Amino acid sequence: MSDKAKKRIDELVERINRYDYEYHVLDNPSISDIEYDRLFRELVDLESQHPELAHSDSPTKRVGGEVLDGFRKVEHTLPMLSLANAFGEEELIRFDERLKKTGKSHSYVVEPKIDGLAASLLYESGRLVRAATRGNGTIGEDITHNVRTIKSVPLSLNEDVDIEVRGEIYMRKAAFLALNEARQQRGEPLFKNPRNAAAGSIRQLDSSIAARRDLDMFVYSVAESDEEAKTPHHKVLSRLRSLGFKINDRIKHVQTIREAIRFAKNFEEQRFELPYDIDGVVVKVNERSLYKDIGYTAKNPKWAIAYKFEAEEVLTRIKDIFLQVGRTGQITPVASLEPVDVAGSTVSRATLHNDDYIRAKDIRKGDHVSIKKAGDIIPEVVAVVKERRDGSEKPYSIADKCPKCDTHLRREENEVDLYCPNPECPAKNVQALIHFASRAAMNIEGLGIRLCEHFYNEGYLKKIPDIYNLKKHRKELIKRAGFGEKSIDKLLANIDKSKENSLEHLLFGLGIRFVGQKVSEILAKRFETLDRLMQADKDELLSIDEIGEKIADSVFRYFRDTKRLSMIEDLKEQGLNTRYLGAKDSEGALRGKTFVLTGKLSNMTREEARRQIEAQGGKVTGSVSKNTDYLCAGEDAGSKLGKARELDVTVIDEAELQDMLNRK
Ligand code: 1X8
Repeated sequence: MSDKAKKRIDELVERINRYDYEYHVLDNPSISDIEYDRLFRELVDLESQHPELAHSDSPTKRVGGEVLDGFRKVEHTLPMLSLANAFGEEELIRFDERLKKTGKSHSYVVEPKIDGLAASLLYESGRLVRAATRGNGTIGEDITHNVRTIKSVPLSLNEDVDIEVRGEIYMRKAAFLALNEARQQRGEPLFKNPRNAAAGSIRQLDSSIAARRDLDMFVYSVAESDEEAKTPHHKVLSRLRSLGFKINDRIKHVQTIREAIRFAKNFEEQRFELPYDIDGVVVKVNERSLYKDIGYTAKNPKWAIAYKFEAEEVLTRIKDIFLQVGRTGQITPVASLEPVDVAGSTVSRATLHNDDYIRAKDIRKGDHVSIKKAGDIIPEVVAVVKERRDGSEKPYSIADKCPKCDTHLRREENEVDLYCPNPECPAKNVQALIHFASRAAMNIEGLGIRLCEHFYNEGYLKKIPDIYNLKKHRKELIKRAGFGEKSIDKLLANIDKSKENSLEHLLFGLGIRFVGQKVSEILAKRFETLDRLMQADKDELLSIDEIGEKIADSVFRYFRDTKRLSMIEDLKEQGLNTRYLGAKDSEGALRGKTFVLTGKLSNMTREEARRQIEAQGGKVTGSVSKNTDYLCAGEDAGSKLGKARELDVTVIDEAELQDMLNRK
């Protein structure tokens, strides 16, 4: 009896998986919806009668229901990088010219850039074991429970391979419209656009919500280190397609940048007819064997670029113009606008960039203007509608004094921007405090924009080191600032805790010009201590791949300024850590050890093993090299075992790994 049930369950799983694939990946169903539903219900019934026979990745599992109490963090095996942008055809031509300098011939693959959210899928022996968001590129969140509900994501592949792929989760326009219509009828708030709807669905702890949302996923690459990357990109895509992934069928392999541009423009014209939103076109070098040589900047691969479409423009009126003072003293004129909707959000301010820009476009207070979101982030005023002037508009020119401290503004040689040179400028100082405490910098929870401004105006905070003296004012703060004891103690504890941050957080927090998050990390890793970085000369800085003249110069000068040096001394006296602490919380027993896992483990999946190794501070990589400390080989270990022997890497079995994990 149960033999018969097993046979029928196996058959139904196989068939339903195939029908799902035909419908959701190939967009070419071979049976009717009614027939499909009948088979699906039969499988559900059989599985409930014989739970022991149900497949762990049965299609019935796609309906969701798993509810988590929080998202687990996932460290990506290889970083998930973002792409540099190209606006306009000229920037694509320049991209091509830079690549030609490498001297090797190459072709391109042109792909629509899906407006969704990036995700990474990990398969072990052909089975989906983990899905993660991009997060900050290094660490993302585990969203396996939700991704399992996406019908175009195969739960098992056509071959039992170990593979990690990346792609974009999105919602088709039709699904988005239907979702919003239903929400409207239920009186629920509407989503602004398909991307927000997709992101909102993936960020749910209860997977039955994602299951109802009709999400989709295109896969566009395989995660392999540059050493492993040999197959040309378009062949990788065919291979991924044959494994069962949904690959965009408009992707095109072309020979020259001219052809790439032609296709990019084609996409731009057709974008509104596509069934999903795209916000540009990705142009990639096809020959992956060149990736290593072409290389990377701090943030992006240099072998790919995102050609962004012309942004949507809308009309509105400038009510007023004011000046903003940035952290570095940079002055930006900003137009305050009559609010309008642009590309899915309400805009009431737009940048006017600088004095030259205002004069070149003759922008006046009261003007009707067209605005657009530059790179879909900061809105800018593009043009004035001069026909609509009635004579009441007032020309504007930037005052020559800082709006906050009245200091004469300065312009650096060869730069268009004005700066407030006053080191004591309150606007600059407040911005510096806000930046220091911000999440990406020292991450002092509770010390946000409002509180920084408040403490600054009240005189408790003038300079960064004052943050660590706030505790001396505890009593006063409770009395005067209307703080509860609990909340002030929480804030003071958070401030104290921030002293332990690894060096890159402090570096970024200092707000050195051109030193962003990524560069901070590169510098911290390379020099390990603040003292060593402070002593570095320009040549030493320039010897680092990702560091160019501009950054080297800025860093060198920053640490030669006496005021800043004394501030750093203050911070050290307060007990701030100035060392690079390496990967977060790697205090465990396996700290500094690199593992490679291969073959089938019997008591846990490799993914679980990886999690446990990482929890104890170890690292897991995909391929054996001379930097590998241990290869843990399960059953049927393949070529990695040979490689490990060749390189004299210690080989352990599952029991030995378990021992190491238990030792703590
Ligand atoms: C992002 C995206 C890429 C592609 C399509 N859509 C995206 N949103 C593609 O390569 N076809 S690549 C990418 C990235 O690398 N950040």
